[in-house]
Amino acid sequence: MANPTVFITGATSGIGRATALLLGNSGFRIIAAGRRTERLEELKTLLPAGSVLTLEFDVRDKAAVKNAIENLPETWKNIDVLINNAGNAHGLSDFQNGDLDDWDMMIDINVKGLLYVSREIIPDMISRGGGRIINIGSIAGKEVYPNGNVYCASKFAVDALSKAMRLDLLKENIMVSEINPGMVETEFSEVRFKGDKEKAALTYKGIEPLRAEDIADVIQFVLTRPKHVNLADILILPAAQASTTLSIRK
Ligand code: NDP
Ligand code: 8X3
Repeated sequence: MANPTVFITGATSGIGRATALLLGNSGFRIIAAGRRTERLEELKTLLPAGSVLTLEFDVRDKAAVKNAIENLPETWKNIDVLINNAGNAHGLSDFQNGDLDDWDMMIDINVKGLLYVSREIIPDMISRGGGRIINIGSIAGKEVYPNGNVYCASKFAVDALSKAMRLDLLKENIMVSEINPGMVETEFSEVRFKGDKEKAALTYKGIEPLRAEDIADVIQFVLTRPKHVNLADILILPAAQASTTLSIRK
């Protein structure tokens, strides 16, 4: 593939932004999606002219997803790689006190949003002979941690959907990879704690977390292997993290 076109959701911050910058500055053509227009505009100034197209939509909005993708300019319609990255945790509460709006948000964004975007892009990929999908899962999609309940469930869903896509899309020549980070210092905890920056910072206090650029590096590595190689399921942790948690009742 010469100058493949990569569609990245959640490109306004953290892992998605770092990936857009790395790939966009390495010869990939980037379709960068998110809700925050000013961030998308800023991204354009940081990438080579003509190498980026920005799209503003909420992944929860089925009609907006469809409209944005259906109306891509002719020169941007051929998507070679989809990176399903948009997502967040909302709240960190024990199950019995969980906030229903937080639960809706995590399921609507992390699971249904990924489905809407994928369902819109995949048929066209198939009609052009194949492509690649990278889903950003999480260690939270492999292990559940206390108070992580619905966020973990949403990421377990991403794990299941990645496996399901790999099976169903094999015959369509679409290679599916899942990248599962541990703790990465991004806006993730600020969103989880509803803008409380001090509380967010405590999440990473005393350890050196991963940086968004570390995950972008792995994504670039996955995309630049020889054609016969699929790095199907990768767990990437900070050196200081072994699992999500240890919890014992005494
Ligand atoms: P950030 O909060 O920094 O970035 C989240 C991105 O998702 C933003 O670009 C945001 O854009 C976008 N997004 C959120 N909600 C929506 C929505 N409704 N519609 C469209 N876009 C949306 O977090 P990260 O970079 O850390 O998170 C990226 C992915 O990595 C997520 O799927 C997360 O679950 C996963 N992950 C993160 C880890 C971490 O420790 N940080 C660890 C493991 C996985 P905007 O607000 O502009 O719409
Ligand atoms: C984010 C990782 O363990 O902080 O998906 O929830 S964790």
